[in-house]
Amino acid sequence: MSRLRLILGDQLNLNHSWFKETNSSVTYVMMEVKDETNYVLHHAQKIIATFAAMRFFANQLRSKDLEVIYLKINDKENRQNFYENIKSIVKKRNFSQLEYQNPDEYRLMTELQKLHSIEDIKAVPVDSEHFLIPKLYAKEFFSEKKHWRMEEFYRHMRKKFSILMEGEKPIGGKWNYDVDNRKRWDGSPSSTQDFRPSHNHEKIFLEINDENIEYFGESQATDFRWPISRDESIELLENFIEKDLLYFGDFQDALHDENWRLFHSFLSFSLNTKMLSPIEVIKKAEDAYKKKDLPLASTEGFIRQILGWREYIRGVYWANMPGYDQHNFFEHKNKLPEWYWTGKTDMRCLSQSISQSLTNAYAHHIQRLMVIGNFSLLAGINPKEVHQWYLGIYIDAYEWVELPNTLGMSQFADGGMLATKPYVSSASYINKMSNYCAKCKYNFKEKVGENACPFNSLYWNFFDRHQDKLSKNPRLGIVNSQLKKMNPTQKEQINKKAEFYLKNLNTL
Ligand code: FAD
Ligand code: DLZ
Repeated sequence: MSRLRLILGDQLNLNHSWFKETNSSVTYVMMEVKDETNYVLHHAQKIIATFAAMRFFANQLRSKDLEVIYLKINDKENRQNFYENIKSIVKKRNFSQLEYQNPDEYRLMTELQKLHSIEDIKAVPVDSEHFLIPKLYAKEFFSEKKHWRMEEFYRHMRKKFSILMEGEKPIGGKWNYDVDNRKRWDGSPSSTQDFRPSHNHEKIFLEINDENIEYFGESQATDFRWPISRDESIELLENFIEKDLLYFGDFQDALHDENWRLFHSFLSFSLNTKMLSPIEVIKKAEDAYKKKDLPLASTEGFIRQILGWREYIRGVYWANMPGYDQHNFFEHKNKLPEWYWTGKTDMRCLSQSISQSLTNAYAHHIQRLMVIGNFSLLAGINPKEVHQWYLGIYIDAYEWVELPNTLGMSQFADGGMLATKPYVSSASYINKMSNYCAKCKYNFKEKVGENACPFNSLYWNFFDRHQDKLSKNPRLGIVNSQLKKMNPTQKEQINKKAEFYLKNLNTL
């Protein structure tokens, strides 16, 4: 039986059991297609990094004497979508079976289901062997519960995989050290790691341009930092564990305009393209904790992101698709301000976070959640637009992980399935965690003055205009009672200021 096996751009898992077989009648196929580059407007680096990593992977397979058909974006016979390309390959060569690894996105699952209708070939889906649990595991775990609490799921995962455990109990006696992980960073300790593989991606970039593929972001950054192979990803992981894991926890939520990485790992692209497996990252961190005496709070904080959040988020996605992208709990309709595409706003926290995202296709979690996401929610931006922006801009963005994070966690558009309350704050939180506000045109202390920081009036206005939906939320008791007690004249002034900002979002 001759088999054709499709590998997608985010299925670069060298340890997949496919590659352990010794079967000479197997041909692999990989393809760069416009259907994938164009389903949303992408950052240039995301397209380049995907193609570079795919090409590297194909060559690695060839070096193991495996046969690979690889369609580049500019190949003449490339029909620019999976279905048409496969149909034409099957027609030319006499394959009897087509195998594909289950994709992680609903959109692509629907697309690949069409492959089952190709005549004379049997299509067979297989597991991508990447995640720790099946995609509907979380749905069964939470069953009929309305609210899905990550912490409950995370404790279950710690026990199930015996990570940081002493028998049935968590090492150190506590499950979660989040409260210890909220320090501001003011220049020390210095963040030393800048592991950066060196590549020249100019050729790929030219091909993308010649094919008129649209993109945004730092287009000249053809020597960007993202790893494109498993070896480079392992080096990145080892560097992180050696130099940064120690401080990861303490400064996880910190923001600084001279240090956009701080002690974050940059591992999301490697993980999401499957160059690294989640369990190997978790185990390496756990081993380092045990052998090197790293702080438990840091190690636990890091492991929680992958063992807890990442698997949980994937569960939320598959339990709610299709349809999750349609939620709009607050019925927000505003358009994304134009400066989301340029970074040109006088709000320094946003100009720093967005400019950095445009330059590097990266922002760390708190920039995504408490700066850009926070503002988007306060400003009443349509969550679908926010979702598409996040899906395009970040190097690690795939719908299965981006959509629940953006629409659910950050925009509360699902009405609180993931989050117990909306992740919004006034300027005081941003000032507490960052040095952004000190050099900003806007005054973070003011609510209504001429240069009052927009976050402040928008914050109170948000709660005021959504009282029908939020007044009974038990986690918002303090804010709701402050709102009730607010002097009516002051409230009116705040709302007036907020309305002015809402009308002038493009000029902030
Ligand atoms: P670190 O801070 O070093 O964390 C280590 C790893 O933990 C990450 O690589 C990631 O695999 C995992 N992780 C941490 N938080 C989460 C989370 N909330 N959900 C899933 N995994 C998590 N992550 C993506 O991988 N792709 C996305 O498209 C994405 N979109 C996001 C959108 C919003 C609005 C928010 C608030 C978060 C989003 N995240 C996304 C989660 C998180 O911000 C990124 O995983 C992280 O910033 C990636 O950088 P890092 O590898 O340096 O992470
Ligand atoms: C992100 C991406 C891009 C930009 N291009 C391709 C491509 O040309 N070919 C491909 O196989 N995969 C690409 N990808 C990754 C896919 O979008 C990813 O495999 C799906 O979204 C499934 O999660």
